[in-house]
Amino acid sequence: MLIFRQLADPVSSTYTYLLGDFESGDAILIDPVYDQVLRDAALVDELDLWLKWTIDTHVHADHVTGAWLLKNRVRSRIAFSKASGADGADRLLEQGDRIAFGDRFLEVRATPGHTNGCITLVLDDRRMAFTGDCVLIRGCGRTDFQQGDPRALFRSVHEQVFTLPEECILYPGHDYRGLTATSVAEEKRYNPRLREGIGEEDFAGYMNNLGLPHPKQIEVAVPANLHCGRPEANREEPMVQTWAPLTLTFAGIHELHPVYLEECFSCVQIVDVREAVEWSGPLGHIESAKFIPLAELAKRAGELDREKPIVTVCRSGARSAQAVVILQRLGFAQVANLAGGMIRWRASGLHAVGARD
Ligand SMILES: N[C@@H](CCC(=O)N[C@@H](CS)C(=O)NCC(=O)O)C(=O)O
Ligand SMILES: [Fe+2]
Repeated sequence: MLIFRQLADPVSSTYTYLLGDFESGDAILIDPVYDQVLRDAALVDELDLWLKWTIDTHVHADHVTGAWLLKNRVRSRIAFSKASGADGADRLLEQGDRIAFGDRFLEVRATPGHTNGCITLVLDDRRMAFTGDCVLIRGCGRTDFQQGDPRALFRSVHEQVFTLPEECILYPGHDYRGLTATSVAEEKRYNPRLREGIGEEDFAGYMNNLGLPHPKQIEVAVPANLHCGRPEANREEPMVQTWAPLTLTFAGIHELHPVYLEECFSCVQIVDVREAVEWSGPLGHIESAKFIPLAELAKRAGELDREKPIVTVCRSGARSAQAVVILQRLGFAQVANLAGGMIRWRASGLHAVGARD
């Protein structure tokens, strides 16, 4: 069974695609975004997948790729097209190459034009293709920088994309209106630049007069992407809290496992957000915890030390996740939820004051 997710980066309107093989757990991310790496890694983890490869469809001009950061964090390997000129990849891709994940694979098609190193990735059964910025929904990638060439793009579309089955679903690298997918048949009929009947000359004329401003991030993105997204020495990792071995859920909450909390008792403030009856109930409470019911948290936040990391606790980990959200809204930067709450704390055999078994 194929696992498939389309993920959006709202800042750059970029789509990232997760493809996984359910049986083996092998997965691929196409076009990960640097600032979304923790989100994407959380999803891979929650779906019980193992990230084997990241593949960039091209050297992006509008965002930094997450390829290098993912390699660092989860040991995925980096694939980039040979023609892109990027250095630091584990595999350089060329026309006809296959990248396997479990029993499935993606076929590489060279589709230069937006940049000279653009590729389109076609799923083994040809039901899906990931066109990067070659074919966009009722549009296509611009051709006015990074060795862009409208005539090359025209040929790429007609020879490599429009030759796929009519029903093949095309997933673009961006959409600026929030549209998600299209098909070969639709684009052949309705793409205002590329539909049947439009010739290479017409297309070049159209593309040479787009008059778009350069992407805002181009000066940062292109040099970083030519090194597969390896940051300058002083560039910070996104949303990383380093005070404990935290994990981030796909829901966006930082969590701490009970065993790690026990190890860093002295350096954190523990806030128990349950009701009074629960605080003195059979699950007991953690010895050094401060008791502030969730409904009072916002108005009593002044009782907490802003310099010291906070771990929130409740019965199951649900209300304390909301406590994390509330504290972050109030400007607390170092906050995490105790995963599984007092139930998991007790199930892990850890001490609780007043607990009755
Ligand atoms: N406003 C965006 C522009 C992004 C842009 O130029 N995107 C390129 C792809 S990297 C493109 O081909 N856009 C086609 C279009 O806008 O029609 C930004 O600053 O990032
Ligand atoms: Fe692009």
